[in-house]
Parts: sequence; C-alpha cells; structure tokens
Amino acid sequence: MKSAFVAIIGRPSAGKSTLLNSLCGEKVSITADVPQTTRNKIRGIITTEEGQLVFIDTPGFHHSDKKFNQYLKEVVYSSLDEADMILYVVDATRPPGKEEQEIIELLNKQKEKPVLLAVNKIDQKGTHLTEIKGLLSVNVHPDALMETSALNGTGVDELKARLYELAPEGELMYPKEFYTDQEPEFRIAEIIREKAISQLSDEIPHALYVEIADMEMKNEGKELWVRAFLTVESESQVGIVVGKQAKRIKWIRIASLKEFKKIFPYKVRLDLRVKVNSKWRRKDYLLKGMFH
Ligand SMILES: Nc1nc2c(ncn2[C@@H]2O[C@H](COP(=O)(O)OP(=O)(O)O)[C@@H](O)[C@H]2O)c(=O)[nH]1
Ligand SMILES: [Mg+2]
Repeated sequence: MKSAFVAIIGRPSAGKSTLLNSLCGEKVSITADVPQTTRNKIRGIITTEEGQLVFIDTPGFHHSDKKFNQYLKEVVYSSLDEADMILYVVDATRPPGKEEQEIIELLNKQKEKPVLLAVNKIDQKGTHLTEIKGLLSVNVHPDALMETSALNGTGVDELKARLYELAPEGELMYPKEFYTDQEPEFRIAEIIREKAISQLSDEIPHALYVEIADMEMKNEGKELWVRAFLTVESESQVGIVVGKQAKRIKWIRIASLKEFKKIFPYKVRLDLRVKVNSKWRRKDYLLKGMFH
C-alpha cells in the first residue's frame, strides 16, 4: 500500500489550492484571485485502493522581509521537511520569475525527495510553456512533468496516477473516509474569510482575519451555533466590510451559510460581526496561534 505526505509549493496564485481541491474532489482549501490567501498548512487527503496521499497546501512562496511574509515562508519550509514528495505548481501564464529561482534553490536542497512539476492553467491562451519547461527540466530534474488545469480538471487524473506511482510504501495515516484533518472551527473561519475576500479589494483582503468567538452544538447535534468576528485593522475598513445598509456583511454571511450547507451534516447558525484589531499582522502571539 502507498502512503505519502505531499507538499504543494509554488508562487502565490499559481493555483495550488485550486489543484488541491481538484485532486481531493472536495473544497478543502479556500481560493481567491488575490495572492496570499492561504496562510496555514492545509491538509487534504485522498484514499484509494492503492493507498493514501496527504497533501499539504502551503502559502505562496513570496520574497519579502516583512514579519508576516517571514511567517508564511516558515510554513513552507516546515511543510517541505514533513513531506515525502513535492508537488511544485507553476503558473503557465506568467514568465518564470524571481520566486521560481528561489524555489529551484530550495528544491535542490531536498534532492532525495521525488518532485512532480505541474505546469498549471493550460486552459489559458498565451502561456509560457516552452520557457517554463526548459528552465525547470534543466534546473529541477522533476520525476514527472505534467500539464494541468486545476480549474477544468485537465491532467488532474494523470497527475494523481503519477503521484501514486512515485509514492513510497506505507500504512494509512488517516481513516479512509477523511478528506481533510481540519477542525470545523477552522473551516468555518476560512470559508467566511474566502467570501469576504471575494467582495473586497486593495489592502483589505490581507488585513482580514476571522475569529470564532463562540461555538456550541445544540438540538442534539443538529445545529451548530457560531459567533464570529471579521476582524480588520482600522475603523474605516469596518465601514467598507459592513457596506451600505449592511449589504456586504449580509452577503458574506449568506454566502458562507450556503457553503456550510454543502460540507457539514448539521445546520450552522451564524452571528457575524465586524471589529477592529489594529496591527494584528505584527503581533507574535496572534500569528503563532494562526500558523499551527
Ligand atoms: N484559468 C485558470 N485559473 C486557475 C487555475 N487554477 C487556479 N486558477 C485561478 O487562479 C487564482 C489563484 O488560485 P489559488 O488556488 O488560490 O492559488 P494559490 O495561491 O496558488 O493557492 C484563482 O482565481 C483560481 O481560480 C487553472 O488551471 N486555470
Ligand atoms: Mg492557496
């Protein structure tokens, strides 16, 4: 039986989280068209007769010296340490950049682990396939080089097959019905954040975090009552998140509830409010709590 931890790495917005969801067939990791959406290690699990693959989605590898970005990088490093294999996702629509060089260096330090390269977004026109393949086959020597579209599923089954081929032998690490190891509290916070990000722009998506203040199961396990705060960094951002006549916050709440309906076997009741916690991105204790 095959069994492996697979770290998914690549620069921001390459499609790592979308690919993870596509591989797992479930929404495990939230996605967005703004970079730096994934902040934690997200595990998605697939189990077949051949065995089990546990994917670790990571924040995009982005070069910056800011404290927040340093934390994100540490999440990437520790995922690589934990992994048996590496799935490197490259955005075919962008010419290879500085981040690609850094990732190449990182991979060259992990030479004993199989590396699969997924050149993603091949559904798009005007890709840089030749350039990317040339650069990475010479510098990374991947054990497999696949072309994928995480969005429409092209190449995803082939990628899964190659992953199983290259995976080491081992026992199941999670029960076979698990497709993620995330607690409901975390998934609820992430979905609220995804819906909020989809309605906001500029600095605000990065200024947001969701705090679950209270969670209680009622009615013999049929209803989960949740009190959550969408936390922003300034008073002016509160107004923007709430929206005119509270329309935006209402939209975020309803969209989140729709998503909960798909993934939880119980009804979720959500009380959602907005509050300010300035400079949370510079507070160590908050970051440490978030990056478990
Ligand atoms: N056209 C196209 N868009 C994609 C594909 N994969 C991801 N995206 C989009 O790229 C953006 C970033 O995706 P995400 O998975 O959040 O990237 P991550 O930062 O690497 O996790 C989102 O808007 C996705 O819908 C793909 O194969 N084709
Ligand atoms: Mg992501």
